[in-house]
Amino acid sequence: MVTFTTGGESHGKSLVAIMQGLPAGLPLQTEVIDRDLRRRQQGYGRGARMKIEQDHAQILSGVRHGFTLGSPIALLIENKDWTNWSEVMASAEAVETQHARELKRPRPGHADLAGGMKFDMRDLRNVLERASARETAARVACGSIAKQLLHKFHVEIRSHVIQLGGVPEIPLELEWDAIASIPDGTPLNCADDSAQEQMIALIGDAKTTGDTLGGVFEVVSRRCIPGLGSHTSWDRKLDGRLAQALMSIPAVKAVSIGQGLEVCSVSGSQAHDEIFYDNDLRQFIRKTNRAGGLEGGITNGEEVRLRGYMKPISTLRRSLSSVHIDTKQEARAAFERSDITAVPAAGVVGEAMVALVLADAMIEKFGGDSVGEMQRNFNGYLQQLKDY
Ligand code: EPS
Repeated sequence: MVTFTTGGESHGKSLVAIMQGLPAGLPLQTEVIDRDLRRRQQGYGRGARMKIEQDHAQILSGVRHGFTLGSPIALLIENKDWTNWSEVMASAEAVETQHARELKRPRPGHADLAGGMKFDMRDLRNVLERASARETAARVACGSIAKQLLHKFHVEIRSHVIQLGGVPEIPLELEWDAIASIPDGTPLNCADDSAQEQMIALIGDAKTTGDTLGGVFEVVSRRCIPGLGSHTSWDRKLDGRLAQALMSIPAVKAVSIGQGLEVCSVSGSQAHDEIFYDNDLRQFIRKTNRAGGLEGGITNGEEVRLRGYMKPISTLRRSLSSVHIDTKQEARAAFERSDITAVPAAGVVGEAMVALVLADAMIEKFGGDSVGEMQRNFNGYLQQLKDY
């Protein structure tokens, strides 16, 4: 199994992650990890914090001379903003209350209040700091390593923004080539220039009014071999595993697969992807992909297409009504520096989460202590598919 765990608070000293279960002998390029980290930091509508951070993953263990050792990979990403928060976030010494930047007025939509009640904490900063989406930088670093394993088996993953603030009315539907050719640094990682311009204008309006915006991103994985995941038990179904991974991204409130939302309101004859056989390729093919590459919780060889639906960020300059947790008096929710929207960034995090689940499913199917062993198992299965 590929597993990973992260640690770190938004304004703490650093983020860390430990990733386990990768085979030995995988070449790893740290520049590729840093490129994904940079992509996650981009996007029109991000706040001032992204001007402070320049995320870089230091690999502390599990890699030697550019190759994985099969042992746990430990990573560290520094928070450059820490120097401005070292007293507020000190782990050892207690600080004077007036220096702790206590938070008492929970933001509707944020983890503040639910987390404070659950952990019996009266300074909601203790919740905010870990609930912050800053943590997703560590996920992206792990996901980038997972992508490098998948790349060995020809799998490619890209995300793009298909709707923001309700624009366009129907989320964009685009072929792989259009998605893959979006240049790095495109303001909202959107392939449609005119939709993107409208989205940018909406973000400008939200900035003026002190509001925030949500949207929809799509993550597309191509060249996934048929047969990842399993129909045999609820927790092995790959659709469920992918949905859980995407739902865990901060502010994501819904996930759909392929035309998952649309097919519920049409008849069966319009919902399913009819099966054909290509004699030259010796493989089954589809002319449509409404199933988003998954049937029965198993990949079917078509592109795996998933959408994440992100609510507007819950830190609003134009604060919403809330209650002071000590006085129980009505109060405006706390505001601190934040983003207006982060849908493009959530898409990059989505790529990472999908890569981690797919890498896990690949290891589950092809196992192996080394990449070479995994490759032999993979090649044997390719032959099995040809002979099927
Ligand atoms: C976040 C608030 C902002 C974002 C942050 C997530 O941070 P700050 O409070 O320091 O301005 O920039 O996102 C990141 C730091 C990041 O790396 O994505 C929040 O409250 O969730």
